[in-house]
Amino acid sequence: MNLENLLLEIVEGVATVTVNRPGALNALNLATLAELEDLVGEIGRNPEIRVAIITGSGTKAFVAGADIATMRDMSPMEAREMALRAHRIFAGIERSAKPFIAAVNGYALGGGCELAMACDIRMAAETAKFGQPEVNLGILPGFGGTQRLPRLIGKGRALELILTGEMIDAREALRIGLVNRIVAPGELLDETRLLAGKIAAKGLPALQLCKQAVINGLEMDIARGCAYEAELFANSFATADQKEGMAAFLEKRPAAFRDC
Ligand code: DAK
Repeated sequence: MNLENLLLEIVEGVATVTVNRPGALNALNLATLAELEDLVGEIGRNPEIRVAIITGSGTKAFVAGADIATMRDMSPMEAREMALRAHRIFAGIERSAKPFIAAVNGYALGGGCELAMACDIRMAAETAKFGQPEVNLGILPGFGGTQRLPRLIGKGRALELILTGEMIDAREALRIGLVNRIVAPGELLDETRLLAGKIAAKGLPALQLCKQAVINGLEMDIARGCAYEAELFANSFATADQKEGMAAFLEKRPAAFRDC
């Protein structure tokens, strides 16, 4: 795969994807979105990868939004194209069998905040800043922000952020549930890889079923969600990993999952 705007490193089952346009604070232009779309697909297919981390290059920005220079002269049709591509990518992250963790190392604004929200878990450096400043540009969040933000932090808080366009710091993001954890900037990648490693040690079928139950269940009412969970629970008993996991517990030894 030819990557010019993203860096990819795979170590012990953990893929680290770095958005690498530091001159534009890692803003997402069309080429970067196209590479991200391909890479999300590849992460899903590659058996060497169990967990993915998304971060930004440098210390200043995770992703400072969609690239404003790219967007300025877009027609409504081109804007729709771009939105649909971004929705495909972000839905691909959510529906991927592999867990995705955002390591937010600086500004996560607009499309950057939306990219972090599409990930399953968000880790933030103490210096990270979050916001949906689109209203300042005369537009609205277009990469799923109006949908994912209220689901994550509630309607009132989401509307406050979206309607004011103001940024919040990592501490506030933690307080309102936008991020899972805050760490010192120099420790962000190590801490995120530690977390990724814990997850990567589990069996892939169980990881996929857990993720599917939560992501898809959130779109259902509680009764349908529980019925859906029961189906997935039943499916987990068709895996060799379930036999191995339970045998290992009873034999007081670590499980050796085979991802099947
Ligand atoms: N796009 C393009 N370039 C950007 C950028 C961005 N989003 N953010 C920063 N840069 C560039 C700056 O232009 C500058 O470039 P040079 O002048 O050096 O060539 C360089 O990065 C450094 O930025 P600053 O000089 O501004 O750095 P400061 O420390 O002074 O300020 C900042 C940092 C993050 C506060 C500031 O750069 C800033 O406010 N950036 C814009 C943040 C923003 O508004 N982001 C949201 C973008 S809106 C759509 C779907 C979705 C979206 C749009 C359309 N469709 C479906 C079509 C989503 C929109 C967004 O994400």
